[in-house]
Amino acid sequence: MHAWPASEVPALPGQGRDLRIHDTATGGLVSLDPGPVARIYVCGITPYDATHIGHAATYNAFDLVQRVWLDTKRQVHYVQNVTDVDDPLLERAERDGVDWVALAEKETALFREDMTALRMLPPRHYIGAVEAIPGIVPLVERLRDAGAAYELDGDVYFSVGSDPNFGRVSGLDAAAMRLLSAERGGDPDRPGKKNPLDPMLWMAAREGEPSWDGGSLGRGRPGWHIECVAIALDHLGMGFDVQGGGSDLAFPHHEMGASHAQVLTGEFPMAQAYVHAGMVALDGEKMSKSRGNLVFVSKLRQDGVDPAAIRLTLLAHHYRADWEWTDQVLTDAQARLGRWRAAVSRPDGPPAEALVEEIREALGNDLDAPAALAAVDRWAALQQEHGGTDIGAPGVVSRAVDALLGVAL
Ligand code: 5CA
Ligand code: ZN
Repeated sequence: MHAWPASEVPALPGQGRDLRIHDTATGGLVSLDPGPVARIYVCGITPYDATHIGHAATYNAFDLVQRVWLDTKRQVHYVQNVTDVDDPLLERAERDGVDWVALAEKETALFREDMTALRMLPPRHYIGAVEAIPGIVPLVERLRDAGAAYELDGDVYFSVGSDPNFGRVSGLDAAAMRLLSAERGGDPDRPGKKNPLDPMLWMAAREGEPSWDGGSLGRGRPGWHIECVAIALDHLGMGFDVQGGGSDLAFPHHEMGASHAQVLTGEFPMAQAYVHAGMVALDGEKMSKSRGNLVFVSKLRQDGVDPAAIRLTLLAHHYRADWEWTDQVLTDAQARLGRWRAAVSRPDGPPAEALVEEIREALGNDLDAPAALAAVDRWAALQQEHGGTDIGAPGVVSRAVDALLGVAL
């Protein structure tokens, strides 16, 4: 699949900072030490509805990861998937009487537009589940041949008992896992499974549903977790730097993915850091396509809201925090954007070097975007109250805010 166009990332004076980031698997901060090419996999959308603010907040977090790395003069190898065949997509297409392929294409196209408007840097490889099927089938066959997968009425399940490290990503106990499995696409109550938590790797063809040639697995379609493992291993290999997504992906999705990869390669961890963004709520509940309590990025754009203000709303919340979207948080961001634009519109101002370092320091410290915004606020307030004589300082601030925060002033 094609991704979306990249906005330019201006180069900044001075030295970028290495990234310390919270890793769900170890429960603490880890100092990442990527090579000259940093590797990151971020779970993409299931395209059955438009991009909402919760999605945008999660992608914003991983966009910051890229920007911190780019500032250290590294290249970034960023991979993202699109779950373009799965139960929720087929169910929505059925409900609305539309073709599931057309629905997925339409929503993916809108996602690209939203990401472009928000200045999110595109992945180098943007891969759909359907196009990944030829790579998924041999992995499932290998898991089965290794005794880590079994068949149940034609469907193939992964046996979580085959992975000595199962549970190390989320750190949850069996009872909590069982609850979340039922909530998040698993089928713990299906009779005949070896362990209620075992996830599906390959679903045998169902009447009236799309299916593909699965070689020795028979016709069917892939399970959700193996999709991301196949794409990540194909494009990044084991031991890449960051696997990212919202906190609702820690279990089962990233736990199961780590297990599949462990059995396939004998290695743990698949990623040096499992990084999870908090959940954005609306009216007191997690924003979710299934609940329908959504604020769409595209709708805000249609209503004339500046994408830079949407982005500043996201940045005003630490990526790991759960937070609530309200009219007020958007209004605050619009006011801030106005203050910043006024401050950089003059040819001179207070010195900018220390501010650039403060933004770097804040982001390097577990992507503390609110601290970075506070630093820019202080510079803008100084500019407004006292001005300054440094010629070109506003230009430096503008470039730093663009390069490190993805906001065009
Ligand atoms: N296709 C899978 C991942 S392989 C999927 O979870 N798709 S999704 O469309 O449901 O979600 C896309 C990303 O947005 C995931 O990282 C998910 O954790 C995140 N996300 C979903 N809802 C919210 C929310 N309310 N707040 C923050 N992030 C969210
Ligand atoms: Zn995924």
